[in-house]
Amino acid sequence: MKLHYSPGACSLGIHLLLEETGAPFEAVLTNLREGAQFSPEFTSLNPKSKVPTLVRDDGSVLTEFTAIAWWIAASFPAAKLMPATTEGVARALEATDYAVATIHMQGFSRIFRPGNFAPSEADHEAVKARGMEIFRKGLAVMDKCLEGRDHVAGEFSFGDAGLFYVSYWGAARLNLELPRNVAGHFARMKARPAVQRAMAREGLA
Ligand SMILES: N[C@@H](CCC(=O)N[C@@H](CS)C(=O)NCC(=O)O)C(=O)O
Repeated sequence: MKLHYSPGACSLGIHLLLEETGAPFEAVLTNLREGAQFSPEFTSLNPKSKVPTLVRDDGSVLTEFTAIAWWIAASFPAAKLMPATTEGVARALEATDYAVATIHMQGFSRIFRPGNFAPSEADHEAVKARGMEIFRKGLAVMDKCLEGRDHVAGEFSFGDAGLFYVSYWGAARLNLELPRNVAGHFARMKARPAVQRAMAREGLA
């Protein structure tokens, strides 16, 4: 397998899941700041110009964080990334979709790419402020979900990867104080050797 990633991007969540499996994979640097996602080489793999992009061993390409996270969990059962019950799987998908589609795409993207939401520069500060509201609310919602549990679906699962990368952005990029349960989850995730290996490869503290 080959994971196309950019350091500190949302692909970090998939990177750590691949590390959890223990399966061989190559991490291919696709530097978003340098526009590598728009190169013909990359768009021939993923015309969406996004990481994470996973090239599987049969050469087929899988995109979209939630689909990739679920596929990894389903394909490497020994890693125990798939919750054991239907309810657990539903909760893992619920948390992943909320982290990616709301906290990331609606919140963080407004803060870092206000121009994607409002063409006029005069509106950018208001767009960023709205993004920060959405991001903070997202963390507060996840904080409540984690009440009385260590991970989003009870036991550690693929559903923890989305919350991990948005927590990383909150702590390292936005300098936010994470809410108590989210901070505990973030610390537990950072203590995992697989997470440490993924972060080290991406050059993250
Ligand atoms: N819906 C996609 C979103 C992925 C995404 O937004 N990735 C960002 C990095 S965090 C990206 O590749 N951005 C490059 C760009 O927009 O030019 C998913 O779930 O994988």
